Amino acid sequence: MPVPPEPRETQLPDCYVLTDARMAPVRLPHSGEYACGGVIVVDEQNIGFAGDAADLPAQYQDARTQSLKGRLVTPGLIDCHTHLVYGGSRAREFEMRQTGASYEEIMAAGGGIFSTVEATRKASKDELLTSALRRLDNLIREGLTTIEIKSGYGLNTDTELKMLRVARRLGEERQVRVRTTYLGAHACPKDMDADDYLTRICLPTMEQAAAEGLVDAVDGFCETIAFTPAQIERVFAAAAQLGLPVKLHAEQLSDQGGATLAAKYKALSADHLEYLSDAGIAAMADTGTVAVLLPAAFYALRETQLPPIQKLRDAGVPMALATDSNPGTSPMTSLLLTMNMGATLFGMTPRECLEGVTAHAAQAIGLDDCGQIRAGMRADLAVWDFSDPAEMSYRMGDAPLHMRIFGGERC
Ligand code: DI6
Ligand code: FE
Repeated sequence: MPVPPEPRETQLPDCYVLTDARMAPVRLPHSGEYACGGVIVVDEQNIGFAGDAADLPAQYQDARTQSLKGRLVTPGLIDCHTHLVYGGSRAREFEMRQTGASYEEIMAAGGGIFSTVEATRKASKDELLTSALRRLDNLIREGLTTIEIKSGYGLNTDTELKMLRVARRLGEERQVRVRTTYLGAHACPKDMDADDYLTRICLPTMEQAAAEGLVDAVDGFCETIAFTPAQIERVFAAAAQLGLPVKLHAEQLSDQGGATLAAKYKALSADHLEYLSDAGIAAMADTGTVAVLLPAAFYALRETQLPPIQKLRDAGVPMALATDSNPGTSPMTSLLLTMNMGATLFGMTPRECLEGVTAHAAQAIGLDDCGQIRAGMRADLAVWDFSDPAEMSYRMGDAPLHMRIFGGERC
């Protein structure tokens, strides 16, 4: 049932109690437990208590309260797979695809990822920042509090580092947490041998980026149009040497055994997974690797091969959902619409969709202090003019965010 909007209060004290909250049940990773209740204590940056009003700890009895009047409260949303920083646009190529050219054909002709590489190399840091901020603001308007951002449109040292610096800067420009992922193994520059590219550019750049503290994880694109499993293994081995966790674009267009390889390196996540095999599912279940599903890329490519949702469910593989925001296959900046697509296109339940952009998304980027509403977590919250969590996946183009709380601060 919709809850009518009302004027917002801007200042809240350091410690306050949100009462009459309809807390979304979000399953905690690795357990069957559901966190829900009616009262949330925000104690500086963290959640001090979440549960029934009757159980409110004595120390918070006198804290200031604010009634949410039965509104739904969810963890702040987490977009765990994006390519948010890039130059240019691929609207022209979209037009070409509408008249028959395939994504792979456009890339083979030097377009696709390569046209974005060219535009990103040319763009200044400020230009990249401005265009990424516009996309980020769209996500923030829908309750986003954490975002993962990949490099991968530089394919040379300067531009890869430039992208990562811009990504970090986004976290200073807005009240949002940014996790950066080095994706030097996104595509092989034209006229270069892939192994040579890895040896001379991709791996040394990774080391430099890590030394500068610009990288939280390492990713690759394992595909016929990108890198072979053997080449990805070189990237993963180098990441392991640097103590960086890995993730992988796997089984997006064909089955390369990428998910199994990712699991071998205890990857945080394997992403896309339309062509995932039974062996890949078993390997992911074994290591607790999160399946990050990207329905907007599926939609934009008019893919017909569905990721094996029921098998992932049966195997107990945690499923996350993300926008994959990128200029080629997913010009998407809405996590709510992504949830709708997860439900409508992939058959996920509204609860799975919500877990997919909260608890499981946090797990997919290696964070254990957000994505859930319970004591000790960061107070990253989204309050909605809804009371039923299913509304989030059900509606299209309707994002009635009442307020966003980031590290305890209302913003
Ligand atoms: N898979 C994707 O969907 C994006 N990258 C990747 O490895 C697409 C990147 C692009 O087309 O620019
Ligand atoms: Fe991607």
